[in-house]
Amino acid sequence: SVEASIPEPQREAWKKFQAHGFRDKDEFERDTVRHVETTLARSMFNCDETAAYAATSLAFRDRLITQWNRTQQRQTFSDTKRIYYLSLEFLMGRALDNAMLNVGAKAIAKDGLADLGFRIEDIIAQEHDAALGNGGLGRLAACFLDSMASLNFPAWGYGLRYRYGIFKQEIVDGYQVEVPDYWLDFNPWEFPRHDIVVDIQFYGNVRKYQNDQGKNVVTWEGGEIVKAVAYDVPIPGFDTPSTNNLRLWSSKAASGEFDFQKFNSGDYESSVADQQRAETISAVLYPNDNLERGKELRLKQQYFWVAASLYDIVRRFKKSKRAWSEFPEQVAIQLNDTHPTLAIVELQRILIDLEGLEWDEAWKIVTKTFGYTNHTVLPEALEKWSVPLFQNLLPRHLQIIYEINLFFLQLVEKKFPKEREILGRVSIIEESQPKMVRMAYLAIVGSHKVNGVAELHSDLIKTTIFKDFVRIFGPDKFTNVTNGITPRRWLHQANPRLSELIASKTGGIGFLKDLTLLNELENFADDKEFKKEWAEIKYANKVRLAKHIKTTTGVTVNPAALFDIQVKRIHEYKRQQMNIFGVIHRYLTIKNMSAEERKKLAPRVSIFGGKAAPGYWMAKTIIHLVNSVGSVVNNDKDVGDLLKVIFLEDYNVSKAEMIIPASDISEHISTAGTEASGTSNMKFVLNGGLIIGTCDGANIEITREIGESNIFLFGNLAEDVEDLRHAHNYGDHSMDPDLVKVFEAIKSNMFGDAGSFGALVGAIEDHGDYYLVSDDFHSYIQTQELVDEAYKNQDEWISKCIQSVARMGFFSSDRCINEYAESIWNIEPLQPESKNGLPKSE
Ligand code: B1H
Ligand code: IMP
Repeated sequence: SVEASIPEPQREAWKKFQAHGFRDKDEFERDTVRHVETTLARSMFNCDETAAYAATSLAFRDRLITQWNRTQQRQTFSDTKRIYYLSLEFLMGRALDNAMLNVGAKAIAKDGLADLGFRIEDIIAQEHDAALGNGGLGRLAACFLDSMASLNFPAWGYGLRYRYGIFKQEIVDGYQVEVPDYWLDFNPWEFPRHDIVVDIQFYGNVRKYQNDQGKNVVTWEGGEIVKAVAYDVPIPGFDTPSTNNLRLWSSKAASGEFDFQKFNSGDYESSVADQQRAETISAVLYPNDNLERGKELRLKQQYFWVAASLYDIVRRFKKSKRAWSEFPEQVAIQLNDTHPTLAIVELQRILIDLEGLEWDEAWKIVTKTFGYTNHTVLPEALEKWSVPLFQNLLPRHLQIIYEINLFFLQLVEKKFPKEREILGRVSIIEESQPKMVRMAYLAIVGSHKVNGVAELHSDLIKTTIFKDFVRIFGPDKFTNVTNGITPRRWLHQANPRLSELIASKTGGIGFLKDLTLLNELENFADDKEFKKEWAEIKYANKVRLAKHIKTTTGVTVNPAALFDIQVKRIHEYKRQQMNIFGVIHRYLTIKNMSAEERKKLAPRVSIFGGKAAPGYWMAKTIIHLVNSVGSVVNNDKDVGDLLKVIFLEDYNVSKAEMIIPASDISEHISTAGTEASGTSNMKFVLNGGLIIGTCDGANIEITREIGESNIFLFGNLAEDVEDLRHAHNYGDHSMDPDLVKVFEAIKSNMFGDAGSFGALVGAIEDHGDYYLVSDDFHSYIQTQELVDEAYKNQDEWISKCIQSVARMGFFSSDRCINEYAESIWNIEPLQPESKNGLPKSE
């Protein structure tokens, strides 16, 4: 059914030269050298590590794209249902190491590169992270792509090809400075598809009229057109030929290079300006995590991406010549948070305005197609768009939203005739000044399933922000799919030695595809020899991190000390401020200790890392305080190795792969009820570290899986948060005395000018302590003391770690994707016929 497919008699010649995996290192070397000499136009006399990285990547890319083609052909031939994962963020990190491991040719590449004069680690380190995301939400999308490919699901990701990913963070005099991340200088992992271009319309007017047949027709006319160009990124599955696609859209001016009319009339500058305006749409990722600011350009990004993706999905469906009613049997679209909610409106528009379906028929198709994942309950992160802005940018879509809302409110009225107030509460349009479109409500109304990302979170959305909707649609529309992580990247790639050790005890690397096989390790939790190897690997990972700390900060840390790590986006709800206050408390305590007492204390390195949104002043103040405390503590000879405080610059995916395997304890200490899930908590435990954390997000399920004795839980529960906040606001609260001492130290200018930290202290002392730092501080400190005690008994500590890893099988993103497939997407994997992935018909 393909337009340009090669006729049968000529296919022999194609098959003869179709590529396959690397047979041996000779083949790898031949391809790599060829790419150095031809693609890069270099030679052995000027091949540096950058060139070697480029050529190696191109050699692997050739393999991936062949598998990609076959996978797509297989899916087209079998006419199977596909899942489309729409996400504004894909935090992919590096691709080469992942490609080598997934294709199963890392050993060949290692030998081959050695022959050519390079160390594979150095070559891998050349790659610039693809950082098209902020944090957990974007990385989750990346883990899902890995799992969907590894499980042979026919799946496509759709996103934006930002020219600038998340900014690079530099620390200058203890302050965060943002540097643009221009990452596309050389990107071998993408294929520009200059033939796949979609026109996207903005602004303009809506016209309604009756056509010749007397039918009411609505058209959207005028305004401006921007072109969306597809760039494809192959997503290899692990240990399978299945290679899926991530399609990223890039914006371009519709008139090509420039507007020649303007150019010829001498208005050169404005013709270039028009072009730049179009290109601005996909220029930059908004750097806010869990915060929405209602900027017009962001809404433009959302529509641009959603419209291009839907055009592509609908085009592909139409090739199958099926009836529209079969659309939901061929297409499942998952909305990663509300950012792509416009897709619901766009599909309805396509069906009624362009394809001529009746409203009801179209709406049935739409709601059966979409699923919506909610990732947050924080009010400042819930998307709302002003109606006037919508009216101007997307006039037809606003009409359709009003129509959707009208039908929805009629349904609500019928169901709850006696409750007038509910209408205002659940309306998709908030009756504020100006009116606002509530995107989460639109997403719920337009989807057949809504899910949260951890059990507590899924319960909370049902009882708080979406409570009314549970009554309207019934509880079955709402479900939970607890997040997961890919063990390929987060164990095998990040911690190869541990992966190898595990493989030696669980019967090979099968656990990487069925993580529950880790269970076998329970038998070794008390095995002396095994524990020794385990401890050696952890130590080696800590040495590696200690070296990185030395070269990037100049501070020497002792790898034998307890490494206490909190790396994640800086946010008040994640409470890095509580951590650093705890560090100050520890410092003050050490200063007051006798020599005898100090001998008994386990030396500790407190490691922080993470970016603050550029406009989030409080988060930036937290970074400044960490660095200020570090420069005092780290230079205090009296304290020595007992305490070091490190802030690691520019935390990103590739740094996470080095940092996480080096942790003894990691901190996941959000105010209960605020962190929807968290996913780094899973990564840390999977790499043999323990957790100190609150009863929040996935910490709760981790506890249930690994056992209460293997985790350090503390703090108030989600159900108490409301009352505690109330108490603060009515003066019915006294500050924790240890925290008061910490504040006194800060106010005495111990860590530099106290004025710089006034807002941080004031938020807790004077402004209601919204995140309940004071309420949890005491139990936090006490629990840290339990950690100290536990760490002294290394033998028991290691047993706890092994037992925890053995019980982490549940948190594989494979399990998670299988749950989505079964309960939301109703989709089956498509098994490749053979290892070389040829479809049956060939
Ligand atoms: C998460 C976001 C988020 N939840 C808005 N919400 C954004 C919201 O650019 N924006 O406007 C960006 C990101 N991110 C995270 O999702 C949760 O905080 C984590 O707890 C969760 O683990 C992760 C994945 O589900
Ligand atoms: P598309 O997104 O529907 O254009 O399909 C993606 C890719 O799948 C194409 O670039 C082809 O490689 C492959 N493909 C699509 N349709 C067919 C088909 O009918 N036969 C073989 N391959 C196809």
